[in-house]
Amino acid sequence: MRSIEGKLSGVNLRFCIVVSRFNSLFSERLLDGAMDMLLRHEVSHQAIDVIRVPGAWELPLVAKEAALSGKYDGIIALGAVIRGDTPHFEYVSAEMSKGLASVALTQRVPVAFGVLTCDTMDQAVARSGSKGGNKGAEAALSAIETINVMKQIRTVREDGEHA
Ligand code: INI
Repeated sequence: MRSIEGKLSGVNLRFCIVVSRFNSLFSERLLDGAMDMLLRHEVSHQAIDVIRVPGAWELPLVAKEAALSGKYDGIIALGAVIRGDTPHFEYVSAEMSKGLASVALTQRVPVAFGVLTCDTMDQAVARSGSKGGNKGAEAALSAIETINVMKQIRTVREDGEHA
C-alpha cells in the first residue's frame, strides 16, 4: 500500500483567484479569506493574480483562459449567488458550477470552488467570514492540497519511489 496525499505547503505555487463583483459584499470577504490562507501557507504575494469578473456566470470562461495561459498551478473561483424571486439563481449557479468543474477536468488544473450558493443573505453572511467560516479560505486550502496531490501523482515512479 502506498499513500499519496497533498502537503499543505504553498511554497513556489502560483495562483489565479477569479472573483465576481456581483454581491461584492460577500465575494470581497471570500477574497480576504483566500488571500489570508494562501499567504499563511507561504504562497508568495507576487505569485497571486486576482482577476475580477462581473458575476458568477463569467467565472468559468475566465477561469478557462487562466488555465490555458499555463501561468498558474491552481485557480480559485470566488463569488456569491443568492436566490431571488425568479429562477435566475438556478441558471447562474448550475452553469457556473458545471463550467468550473469542466475547466478543471479538461485543463487538468485544480479549480477550487469558493462560490456561495445561498437561499438567503443570512446564509451568505455566515459563510463569508462569520459563524459558518469563510468559504474563500476553505477553497484556497483545498487548492493548495489538490495542487500538491497532483504533483505527487505526476512524480511517483512505477516502483513507488518519488522521481
Ligand atoms: N451573479 C452573481 O454572481 N450572483 C448572483 O446572485 C447573480 N444574480 O442573482 O443575478 C448574478 N447574476 C449576474 C450574472 O452572474 C452575470 O454576471 C450576468 O448575467 C451577465 O452575464
